[in-house]
Amino acid sequence: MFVNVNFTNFNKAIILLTNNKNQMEVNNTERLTTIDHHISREESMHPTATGEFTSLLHDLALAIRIISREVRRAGINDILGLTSTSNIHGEKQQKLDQYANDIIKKAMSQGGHVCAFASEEDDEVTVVGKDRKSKYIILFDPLDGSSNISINVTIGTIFGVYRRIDLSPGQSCSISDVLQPGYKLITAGYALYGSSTLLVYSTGNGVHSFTYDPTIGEFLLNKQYIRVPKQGSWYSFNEGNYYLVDEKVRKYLDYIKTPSEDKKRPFTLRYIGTLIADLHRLLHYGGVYLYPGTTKNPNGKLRLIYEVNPLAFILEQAGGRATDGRRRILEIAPEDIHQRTPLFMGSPDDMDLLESFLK
Ligand code: AHM
Ligand code: MG
Repeated sequence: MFVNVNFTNFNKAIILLTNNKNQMEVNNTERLTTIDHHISREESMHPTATGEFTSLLHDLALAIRIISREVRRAGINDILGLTSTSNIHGEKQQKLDQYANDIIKKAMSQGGHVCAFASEEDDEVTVVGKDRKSKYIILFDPLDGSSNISINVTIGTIFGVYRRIDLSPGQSCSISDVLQPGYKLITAGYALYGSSTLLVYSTGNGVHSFTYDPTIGEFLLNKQYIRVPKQGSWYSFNEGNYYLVDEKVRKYLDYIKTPSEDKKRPFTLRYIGTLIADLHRLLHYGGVYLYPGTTKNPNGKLRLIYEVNPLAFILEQAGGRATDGRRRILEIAPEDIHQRTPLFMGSPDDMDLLESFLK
């Protein structure tokens, strides 16, 4: 969606809209829809569309294709392993992390539509354009799931796009353009480098998924208007943190692990340790994902603006919910580009249950 709208009403509208569409099913003709066609169709629904947004997402899809190629060849190309540097979080940077970071910035700088980047791998915001054409701010985690890179377990790229707030002549973008709350995202999504490469995105008109076909070099539509199941019996949580989290969270965990007569419990644990992969699973099978604050890290581990916000946007578009335990994630006003947040997200009915424990 290319306008700011009242999100609550907008979500209701989306639910009505998607209830009338063939959720997730893609017929044979639609199977030939490429990501580029899809994006330009989405943009053309907006009366003042200029094609710039299509061009921007086209560049992003190109970066993802290149990263996907490198991920697939990583073991062969000696690109696995650590560099000699650490990022701002003190985490050792993987060679592929840095590679993906550079590729996204290069690919997205070409069209001149980007004003600034904020990345998990960069300490500061990178400002790249300041004329009126540079309308967009891109936030990204170039390779999420770093600990899984070297061992061939699913990793991915997360991205979110904001519109620049002030386009007055001579004005460049400022930190307030980067620190916008998540409900102002105009698009968000992720790429998943798993058994195949997937690109999942939303412009505020439902969630759509594309599979990369390397033989023709295209992302082809495979699911549209994805809806998260209302309820699932799965949970994702780093159980090693059990004794480090709040008692209310522990009571909830104890509850979902206790067998019930109706066989809805115990929930089954699945934890990949790549946030995107855990979210992708949740999107299709339902359930909950928890990364609460711990005694060691009161705000948890996950970063708000380039990890959590884009995924919360996707999940809400699919009918799910995401909170920090008190507030809707997308309404948090960020104060710092690398700020962390506790995260609780999931299917609507599972979130009702979880929230009843967090009160
Ligand atoms: P990364 O962006 O450096 O890979 O770190 C974030 C990752 C998430 O993908 C994942 O959900 C989380 O860290 C796992 O953390 P933990 O190992 O504490 O469970
Ligand atoms: Mg990450």
